[in-house]
Amino acid sequence: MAKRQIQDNPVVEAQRSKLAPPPLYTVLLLNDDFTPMDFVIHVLQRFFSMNRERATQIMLKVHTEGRGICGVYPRDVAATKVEQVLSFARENQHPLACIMEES
Ligand code: TYC
Repeated sequence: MAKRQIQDNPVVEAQRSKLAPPPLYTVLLLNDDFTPMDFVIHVLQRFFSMNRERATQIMLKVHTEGRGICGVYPRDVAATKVEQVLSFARENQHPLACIMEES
């Protein structure tokens, strides 16, 4: 079968899309002037399973560069992490910003 016929075949196309890996999303923290450093470290440990040393590195990266990566996940997992971080930050009256971007 010619390559063109294989590419245009809807069955082949359906199989390809079934096997395609799901898109991944990067969860990021953004810097602000008010959220305490210790709170950010706690968030990274609690929601992203980092040890204290790694969490401190990421917090300092966000503090100095404006943003930093918490992790990369399938869409639903990333969305849940963003919601959990935002709700925990608001419960504690901190303006911490957490976003997701397609990787
Ligand atoms: N810039 C904050 C401070 O000086 C610390 C901070 C770090 C805030 C990371 C948010 O995502 C953040 N207290």
